[in-house]
Amino acid sequence: MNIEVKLPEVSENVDSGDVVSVLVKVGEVIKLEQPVVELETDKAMFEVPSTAAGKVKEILVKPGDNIKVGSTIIVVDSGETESDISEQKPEEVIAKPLPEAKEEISEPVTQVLPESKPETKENDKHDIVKPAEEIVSGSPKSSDDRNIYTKPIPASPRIRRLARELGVNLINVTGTGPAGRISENDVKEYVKNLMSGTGITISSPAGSIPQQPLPDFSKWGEIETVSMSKIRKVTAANMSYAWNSVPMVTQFDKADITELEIFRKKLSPGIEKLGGQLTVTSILLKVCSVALKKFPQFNSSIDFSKSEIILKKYYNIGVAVDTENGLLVPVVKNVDRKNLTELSVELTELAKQTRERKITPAEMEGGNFTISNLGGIGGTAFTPIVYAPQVAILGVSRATTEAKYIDGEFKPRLILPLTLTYDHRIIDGADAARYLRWICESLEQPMTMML
Ligand code: CAO
Repeated sequence: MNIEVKLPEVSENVDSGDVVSVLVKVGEVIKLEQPVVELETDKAMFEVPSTAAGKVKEILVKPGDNIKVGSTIIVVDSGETESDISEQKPEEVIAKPLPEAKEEISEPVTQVLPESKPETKENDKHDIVKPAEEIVSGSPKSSDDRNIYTKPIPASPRIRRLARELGVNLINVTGTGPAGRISENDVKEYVKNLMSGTGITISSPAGSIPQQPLPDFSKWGEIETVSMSKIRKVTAANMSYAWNSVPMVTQFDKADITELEIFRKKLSPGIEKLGGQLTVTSILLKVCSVALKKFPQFNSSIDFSKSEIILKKYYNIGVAVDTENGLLVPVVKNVDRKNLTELSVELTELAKQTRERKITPAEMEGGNFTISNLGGIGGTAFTPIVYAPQVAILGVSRATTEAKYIDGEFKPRLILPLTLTYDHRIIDGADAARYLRWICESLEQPMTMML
């Protein structure tokens, strides 16, 4: 008997996704709930489990296809194994967490493009019943929004359309309705505040300046056009938003990590045995968590709509991870409560999970500050962009041996270049210089942290 395995409803607000890879082959005998394709929606990627067991007879999708809920992915011949297998309703299968995924993955895991569902009264009803499942793309507004990529927000399609037309990122709007639901008035109020308060110009949904028409590049040579992945689109939108809305300045400094490197090499083997890597990044996690406590304005966000500064009393630090699919920023939670060994093991695991795209949205949420270490690749310095609504980001470049004049002679020292980009609305240059200097001194003399 032939059973069509279809894309089940993955969320009330997701009606399609892009096939990243097909995980089964024609002729392969598969089990019930075995992943058949990897599907990518706005940010997250997840595996779609089979609703039937048996031999794969036909595969109807290929990587790159955009498939809609209800469309057939594969046809399975349940054949002789029919007695051993059962067919489940798609919604029963999707309701269970995938084998390696946490709960969030089995739930609607992604941002939803505003146009993902037609505007109907029914949709408005869902918005009230399950506001947390309404997600739009854009940058978050406060510490609790945490992730620069996703933010569940309660807003009806009509309000989203209004926001789009006005170029407002709904994530920045405070909802005054039940469960924080955003009304038309909330959006208008937000726009009014923006126009009068900060002088920010609203120009496009991503907060970026509308693109000018492009020339026909093929006039000058061969070209190839490829679609932007959803991660790329979201990253672009959020970077544009931060670039256009945050007045940023970058402070440069250098830390002498000669002694630290001796310590790192000495302790590395022990940590490796526990599955972690003691690296500059894991050490910086620890140092930055202490620095954030000492300089609370670096652990804050601004809420212009209320003229407030939100000082966070928890210390979650995002770490930029370079993956095949683009930049992702998992967050190490409660860094201040973990020791260096725990942080090294956690970071190693988190980076691995991120690269394998097994990271859940929850693991990318909640960052108050970010570390971006490009030193493993190279470079002498760079100016990272603040991940709004965070207010600062640390850029780490490659440590190199430099001659340093100490006690009347030049000595070879390992020098780590550091850059700190900060939101100048809330952080003054002198504070930034002090903060970065404090980080450098803590790397040079870790005892400083105990003072
Ligand atoms: N200077 C010199 N060497 C460095 C270094 C630095 N700043 N940072 C890392 N290294 C070395 C490590 O010590 C390690 O060497 P050993 O194998 O000899 O110990 C090697 O480079 C590889 O380190 P790593 O990159 O695997 O580990 P990490 O913990 O330092 O970094 C991570 C983890 C996830 C931050 C990193 O792998 C990564 O993805 N970096 C890219 C971040 C990025 O894309 N940023 C740009 C975002 S836009 O702002």
